[in-house]
Formats: sequence, C-alpha cells, structure tokens
Amino acid sequence: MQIRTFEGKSLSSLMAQIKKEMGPEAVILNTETIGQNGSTKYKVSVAIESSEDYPSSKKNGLSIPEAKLTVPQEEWFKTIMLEWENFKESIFTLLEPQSKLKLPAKYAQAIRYLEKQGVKKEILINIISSTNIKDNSLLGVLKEKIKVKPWPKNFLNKKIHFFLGPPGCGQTSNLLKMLLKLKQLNPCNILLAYPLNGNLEGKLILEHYANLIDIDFKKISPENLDTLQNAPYDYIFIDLPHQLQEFKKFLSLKKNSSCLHVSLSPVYEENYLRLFLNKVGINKISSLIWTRLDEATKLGSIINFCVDYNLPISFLSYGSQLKNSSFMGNKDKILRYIFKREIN
Ligand SMILES: Nc1nc2c(ncn2[C@@H]2O[C@H](COP(=O)(O)OP(=O)(O)OP(=O)(O)O)[C@@H](O)[C@H]2O)c(=O)[nH]1
Ligand SMILES: [Mg+2]
Repeated sequence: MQIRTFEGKSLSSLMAQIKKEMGPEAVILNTETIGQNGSTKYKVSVAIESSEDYPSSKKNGLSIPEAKLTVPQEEWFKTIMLEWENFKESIFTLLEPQSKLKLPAKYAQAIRYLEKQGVKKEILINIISSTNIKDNSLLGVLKEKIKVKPWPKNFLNKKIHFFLGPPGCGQTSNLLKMLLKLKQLNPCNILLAYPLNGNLEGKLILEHYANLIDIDFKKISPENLDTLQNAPYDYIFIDLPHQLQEFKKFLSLKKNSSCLHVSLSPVYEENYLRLFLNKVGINKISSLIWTRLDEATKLGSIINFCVDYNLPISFLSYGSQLKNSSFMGNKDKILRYIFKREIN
C-alpha cells in the first residue's frame, strides 16, 4: 500500500490533484485543516492499494484500465475462472443440504462418491433434483449427462483426423491406438502425417509404428495440407504440434471433411484443461479423448466437461501400452470405470 500526503490552500484543487496523480481508486485516510497566519491550509493523507495502481508509476504511460489489459489474457482468464468457481461453490454449498434431503437414501452414497471424484456441486444438485431420479435410476440420469461418439464407427466418413492435446496428455499414443482400431476394422490406405515443427521423440515413435504396420509416413506443413487432402488416401492422421501458433495454422485450414480429436487427462488440473480447450476453440473440436485414466485419483472432470462443453467422447485410454489399454466411447463403460475402475 502507498500512502502520500498532499498540502494546499484549496481543498477542491487538492482533490483534483489527488485524483490526477493517484487515480480514482485512491482512498482518503485523513483531512486536516491547519490555520496559519490568518489563512487556512489543508493536509490530506491518501492511500492506494499497490504501486501498480498508482498512475504516476504507471508503465509506458498507460492509464489504469489499459495497464490491466497488459496482464496476459491467460492470467485474467484463470483469475476470473477461479473467482467464478469459488462463487458458485459457495452458493451450491448453501443449497446442497436442502437438495440432499430430497434424495432417495440408496443414492446418497453414490452422490458422495461422485463429489469426492470432483464432480461439480452444481451438477450433483442438478442430478439430485432431476425428476427422473425417482422413476429412473441414478445411472440413467448420469447417462443423460454423458455424450459419446464411439471411435471409429462414427468417423468413417471423415478423411483427415487431427490429434491435439496439452503436452504429455497422451496425444501421440492415442493417435496410434485409434489408428490401430481403425486398421482392425477395415484395412485401408492410411497416411500418418507428421508436422515439420513437431517434437523429435513423437516423430520417431510414429515413424517406427508406421514402418511396423506398413503405412505411409510423410512430413506435412500447413502449406501442403490442401494437396494432401486430395491425395489418394482413405484416411490421414496428423499429430499436431503443441505450440499454439503452429497448431492454429493447421486448424485455420480445417475443412468439413476433417475432424479434430483432443486428448485430455484427469491427471491435469481442470482449469488448465479448460484454458487449453478455449485456446483451441470449442467449436473446432469433433471429439474428446480421455486418457491416463489409470493414473488419475479423480475422474469427475469427465462428467464436468460433458456437461459444460457438450462435446462427445470418442475414446478413452487407461494404460501406456498399445494393447488392452483403451475403450471406445460408451456410456456404460465410462460410468463403470468412474465407479469401479473396471472396464467389463
Ligand atoms: N499410464 C498411462 N500412460 C499413458 C497413457 N497414455 C499415454 N501414456 C504415457 O504418457 C506418456 C506421454 O504420452 P504421449 O502419447 O507421448 O503424449 P503426448 O501428448 O504426445 O506427449 P508429447 O508430445 O511428448 O508432449 C508416454 O510415456 C505414454 O506411454 C495412459 O492412458 N496411461
Ligand atoms: Mg506427442
């Protein structure tokens, strides 16, 4: 906190000076009137929260609102999200005991479990208050919340499949697992494409498997994406680079004949994943892939994201090995995994 004292003969011009130098957010701490040789003088003590808010110390000559805009957008988004989530949490904490009273006893334990898994209170209250819960089952209500589009059968009419995710989220592994599932179903002419600025480790893994399963492996850039689109392949799989500028170039060229599958993991903090989805653009995403489920202590994000973004889940992964470590989007299996950590 910054404290300054201003002195002058006119209170109104002192106030104008304070407003100019300290900004509108300055707080008047004390005003003193001093009589001096028959004239009156004023002494005003003023405080301001931090030096950043103090216009005379402003950087690059920016006014306060402009200066605030220079804070990275990401930080603002995080702060606003956090405050909003805290606010909602408080409201729903107040509502919760009342809504739980309406809940049939047999579901109370399951709701407590979902709460521990990190399912948001507002979603739980919505489930509890759902009229269906009385005639239907809790699982029935939960199934209404989950949206799936199982891989590969729902995507066979799309030629280009982009894969993206925050670094280390299992993007490259999922691409391979999904490619193998597609190959099993219908042996066809597939190209595995790798962007010029992608990471070397991912490139080597993809190249290795492309050789092993005998499919074409080519480098790709946004400039030759159009040419490839017309190349004689049934399917083209592209492991997008993680850097924002790089993947945005590809996504700006995305056409209706292509799909974007985004890998997320409940191992990662939910706000980080939300920020990532917003960077990508929700309307560009065709499906979500949930991965590294075996490593996550909480799986509530899967339900939270279904409700918040209404994006279908195409594929899920629960192990690092390529075989017997994944299942396609299926409401029963997803709920079974969330409740029992089992597939069958
Ligand atoms: N336990 C477990 N490990 C997984 C799963 N999926 C991927 N992995 C492992 O997680 C690590 C990262 O997976 P990648 O597929 O390379 O992830 P990525 O997002 O492509 O990573 P980078 O491109 O290197 O940032 C690897 O060691 C994988 O073997 C999973 O479902 N469970
Ligand atoms: Mg990768």
